[in-house]
Amino acid sequence: MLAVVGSDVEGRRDADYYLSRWSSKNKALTQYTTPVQIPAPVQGRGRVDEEEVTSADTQIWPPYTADLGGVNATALPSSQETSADGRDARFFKLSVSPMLKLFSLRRRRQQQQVTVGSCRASSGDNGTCYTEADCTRLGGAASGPCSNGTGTCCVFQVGCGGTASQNCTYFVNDNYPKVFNGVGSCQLSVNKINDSICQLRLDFDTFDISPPETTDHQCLNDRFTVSGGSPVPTICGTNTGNHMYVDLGPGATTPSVLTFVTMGPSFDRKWKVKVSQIPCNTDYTAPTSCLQYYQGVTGQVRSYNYDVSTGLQLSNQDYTSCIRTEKNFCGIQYMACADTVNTNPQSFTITGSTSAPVGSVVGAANCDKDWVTIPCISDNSVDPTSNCQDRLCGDNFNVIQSTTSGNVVLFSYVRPFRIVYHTDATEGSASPTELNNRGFCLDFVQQPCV
Ligand SMILES: [Ca+2]
Ligand SMILES: [Ca+2]
Ligand SMILES: [Ca+2]
Repeated sequence: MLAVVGSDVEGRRDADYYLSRWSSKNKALTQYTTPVQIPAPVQGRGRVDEEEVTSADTQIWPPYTADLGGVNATALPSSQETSADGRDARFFKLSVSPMLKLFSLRRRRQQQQVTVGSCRASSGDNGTCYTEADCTRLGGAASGPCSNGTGTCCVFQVGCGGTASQNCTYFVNDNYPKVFNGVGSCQLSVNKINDSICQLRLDFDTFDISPPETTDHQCLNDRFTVSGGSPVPTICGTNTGNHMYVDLGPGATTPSVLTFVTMGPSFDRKWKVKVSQIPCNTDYTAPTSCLQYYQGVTGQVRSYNYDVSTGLQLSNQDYTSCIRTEKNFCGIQYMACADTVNTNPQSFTITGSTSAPVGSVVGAANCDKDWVTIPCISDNSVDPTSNCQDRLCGDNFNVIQSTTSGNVVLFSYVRPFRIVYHTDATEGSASPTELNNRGFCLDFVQQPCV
């Protein structure tokens, strides 16, 4: 009979349980496996997974795999293991799955060998793998196992007035997950987890605050601001699914502060912002001055508060959206996102009015209020320098200025891939009055090098 001795009471109980099952099945196994040599029981040691266990009264079994009533076990003679340290040649190697694994996992958890790293919590959030004790001590909430069951996926969620000192902290409104309908200033201070952090990435998992005022689309009531890093435009409205990078610069810096100001008319506000800390000089660090940074061959870039049916183009915006040039790609194709709501698509509406559509407008002289700049963008994929423009506005996405043009597919082969977006302070009070500008939504596809 095989006995495995655990190092503690719990381990011993596990060992006794599984090994009694093992033992009770051994007789049956011998009926259909051919024992090579069953020597007299010897005192020996063996391994379960990577755990070394001490056994008594061991037997050497031929190689076999069998289902031991839920314990799928493989036992191998393991003479080669003995040569390294000169232990008894009758040592054996035992690997078992999955039930016996529970035994060794529990042992490992007791030893607290947890690989600290990011994990997916059972709630769907991103967490950090810690021991349960560390998670509690650091102020997180345990949400499912990680590190092969040795740790707990620890989720950090902080409300108004809180401080984020952990990578990946969720910043939520008062009453979250319920809405907040009140006046206030809700702040989160973010400390770098170490001096090698250069940026914050803010993922707006939920971002619903009141929209800009309806005349000039300024964020005068609710607004979201970031201080302590590179200048960030004030935004408001709905930005769920969008993101933002904040450059902090290298080394030790003062905390940056994320602020949701809520005021003005009654509104059911709700936010959940994932704050990730990005080290300097990685392949996912955004280039300096990129407020948005997209990775991948395809994707979708949207201005803040974009919504094709109700979104109002925000005023006083001035930022750059960057797309990482993926390996073996040289160009990029853009097209205005599908608009299934409006007859005349509004997924690229930068200037003009839906009551008197201006069509596509191009060039710095014509686009001097609100504009999108994409270096040398052209409708010719073969010769992208023909019909090439830098600055676009109007209410259709096209490089040919025309009131009757529609949205077309455009290309740019200037790297790095950049979209610069600028809006002035006025919309409805402008002359001529601008109406129902939504900003932009562009689908991109990188173009392979030829
Ligand atoms: Ca249009
Ligand atoms: Ca406009
Ligand atoms: Ca404007």
